[in-house]
Amino acid sequence: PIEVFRKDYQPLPYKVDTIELDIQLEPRKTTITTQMTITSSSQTMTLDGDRDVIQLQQVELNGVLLKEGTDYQVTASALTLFQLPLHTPFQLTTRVTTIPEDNTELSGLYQDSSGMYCTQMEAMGFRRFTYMADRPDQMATFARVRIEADAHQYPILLSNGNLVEQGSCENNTNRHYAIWQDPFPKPTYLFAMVAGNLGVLQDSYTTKSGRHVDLQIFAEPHQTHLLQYAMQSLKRAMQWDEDRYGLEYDLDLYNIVAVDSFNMGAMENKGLNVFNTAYVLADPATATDTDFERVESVIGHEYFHNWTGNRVTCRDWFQLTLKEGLTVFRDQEFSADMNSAAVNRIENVRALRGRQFAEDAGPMAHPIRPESYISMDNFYTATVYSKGAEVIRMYQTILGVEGFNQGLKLYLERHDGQAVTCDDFLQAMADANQDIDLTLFRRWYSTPGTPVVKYRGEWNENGTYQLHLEQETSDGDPLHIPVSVGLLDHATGKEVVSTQVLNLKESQQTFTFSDLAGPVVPSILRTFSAPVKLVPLEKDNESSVLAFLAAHDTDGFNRWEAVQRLYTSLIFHHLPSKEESSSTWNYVEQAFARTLDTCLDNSDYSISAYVLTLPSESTLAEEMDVIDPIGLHQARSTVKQQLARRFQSVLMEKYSALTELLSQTKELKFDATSIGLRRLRNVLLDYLCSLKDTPEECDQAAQWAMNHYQAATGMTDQMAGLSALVSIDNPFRQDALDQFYQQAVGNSLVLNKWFTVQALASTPTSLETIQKLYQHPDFTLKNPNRVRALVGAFTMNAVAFHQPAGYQFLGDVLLEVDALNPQLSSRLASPLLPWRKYVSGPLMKEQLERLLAQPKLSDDLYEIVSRGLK
Ligand code: B3K
Ligand code: ZN
Repeated sequence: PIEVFRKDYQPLPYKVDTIELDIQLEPRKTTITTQMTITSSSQTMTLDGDRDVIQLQQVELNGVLLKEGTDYQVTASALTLFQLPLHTPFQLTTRVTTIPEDNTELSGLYQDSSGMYCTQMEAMGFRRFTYMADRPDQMATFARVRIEADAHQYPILLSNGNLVEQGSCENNTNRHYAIWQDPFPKPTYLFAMVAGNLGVLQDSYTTKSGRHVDLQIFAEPHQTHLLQYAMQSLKRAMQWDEDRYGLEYDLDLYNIVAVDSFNMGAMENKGLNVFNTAYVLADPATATDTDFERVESVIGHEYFHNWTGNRVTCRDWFQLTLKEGLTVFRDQEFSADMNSAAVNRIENVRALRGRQFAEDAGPMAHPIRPESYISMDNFYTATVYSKGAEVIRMYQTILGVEGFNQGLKLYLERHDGQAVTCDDFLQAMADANQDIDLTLFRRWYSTPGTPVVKYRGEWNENGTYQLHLEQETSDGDPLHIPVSVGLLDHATGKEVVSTQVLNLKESQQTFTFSDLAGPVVPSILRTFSAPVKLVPLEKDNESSVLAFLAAHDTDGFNRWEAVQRLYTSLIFHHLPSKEESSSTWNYVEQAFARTLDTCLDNSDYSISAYVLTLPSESTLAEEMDVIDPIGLHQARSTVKQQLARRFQSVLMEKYSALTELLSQTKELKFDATSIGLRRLRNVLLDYLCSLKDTPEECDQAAQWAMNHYQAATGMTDQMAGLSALVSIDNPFRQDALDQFYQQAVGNSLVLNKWFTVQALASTPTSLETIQKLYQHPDFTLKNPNRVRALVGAFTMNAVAFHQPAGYQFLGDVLLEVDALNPQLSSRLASPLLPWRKYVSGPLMKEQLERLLAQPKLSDDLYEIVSRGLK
């Protein structure tokens, strides 16, 4: 495997100006003819192409057939041409054949389970399709894309841009063709084509400058009733980008296609997004509230890429966060505006801590702009995406919303149609905000790891408060960290200094607040203003300060955060190695009681739900030097049960009140309030069902869960009931699962939930159940969603995964998956990477070693495994 370094970037010595494609689709032998107009400053030129997937049939230069050996050479990964005309445009025509049916990697041109043809080119799929300079700084005009296929099997033929012509083939009336043209030059990774028998939902949108845009979302014909929500989300996203950033869509047609076999969430190909069905299909009967939220945000995300990614793209793949961090930030802001900003922030920070912090603490740690890769597909990471979005958010925090918007405007105007770098982005931000120095901020792009910010406060009788901040980074040098701080009066809890941004730029810095009437309590890192860990330098009365903030902070995020910190210390006290601390319990009890008592008083139901929810095992693990996953799981369960027992009657009372509130509206609604009501009620159910010490308690818990499941009006409540039920030993369990299975027939996404709910069940026999499900006739390694539904969920189930047989099972699965789909296997392997921190580390390491010893490991998996062992 070859490692590529960021520092080795070289511009191409030639440019492909236009490209024309002729694609003759056949499952066993597809022929692709590529005609390129090229200007070169070198007589020798190398095009990327993967010989294992495409077979070169012939090459012509300006219409003259070339000879292999003398005129050109083919290696495993490239086509090299010699003696080319210098500085004058020439035409190069290649013809290759490929077998889409055999493409199980789902990169390049492949068929999904329905037989539909589709493509996934990012990052390096185009070289599995035809010979071309397959890199993002090579932007060509796709002047003519002709797709030809069997007319009955593949009535719909799509590519980027505008449809210019279609008809049946003169020589064979069973076949038809379509010709597409994209006026915007683009890199290969944004090319797409689709051919299939598809149903469509159509609509339209008129942009603020009056452009009429036809909107079409395609799916298998029996799924078209599931496309409404995606269409509404798309129109909301188009409107939002105009309102917030003045950005309009730039073609007359916007197409989206849903495919069931897809490695990632979705793909922003110009004018032709391809989506994983999981992020586009949704209706109340089959999708949970979280699924709906996800559809809205992914639809938004891909749409927003049209400006941040497509109009302005990346110079090289090391710059990936330039488009991904920025576009995740944009989709987060969109979701925040469509729903509740505070709820969104909590959800995003939970996700960041659960995944990105762990990545930053393990062997795959990398800066948001990585320095090297073996397989670029391994760097579509939580760091590049989520931490990248946090870096963009920090620009906004430092520059202010207006300053940030000016910077973004300048960036898009200055670089429209170009392939640029993270430095170009920072420069545009700096040029638009000349009063603010961003020199040090640049270091966020090159510094891996999660910085730690420590604080200590000092009240002086002269009415000043000094906040002392220290930072620790992975390389020891300081970063520019925006720390949002507010001060609350110690006696009354009232806010006396509203939120201000402190620019922490030194290793140690002291900030002084004056003219204060009395002692204060600081609320630090409000709305999580930087992706850091915040730690007090003095731990003396930490819990009482947290309890104070939980009660009084005006910042919703920090109120939630204070309670989370209290839970964390209580859970850690219950680890096998620790003693119980009664004072923390008292503070937790107070905060829990207050939240529960007032949870119906206003409409912030989601916030209350999240305040009542204990930190996840992965978030907790992130704070431990040595992780005993089973002990941690038990400690967390113990605290959950203690709370449930202490508050059982209030939990039941509020649960009934919520049931009552929800039953007042007949129709199932998906606004923030309705989602909040369900979310809160499901958290209460989870507490109630955690009480299962005696057979009587088990019966009671099972009864609650079963009632909840059976009375459910939508998928969210069904799943909540079923998840509780599967972790209780009881006779309803199997009935409910069988019933749910029947309901899932014909809907692959619902069937995935059936697999996941069992894979996450916490029972002594979880692993056996999971291994049986792996052999189930509905289980297939060809569909990544199905694999993630079972195997991905299994790795998150501590009791099932963290045991010798669990590690062994994952190793077995990885070997099988790797032979089919390396992008999938390398992602599934990541739970093994932090082995050094686990008490059972040597057993996890053993699996990595076993994988590394395989003679035929993919580059993707090799990179992950070898980094894990380094
Ligand atoms: N840009 C795609 C990701 C492509 C993944 C390649 N392995 C999805 C997105 O971030 O919008
Ligand atoms: Zn993206």
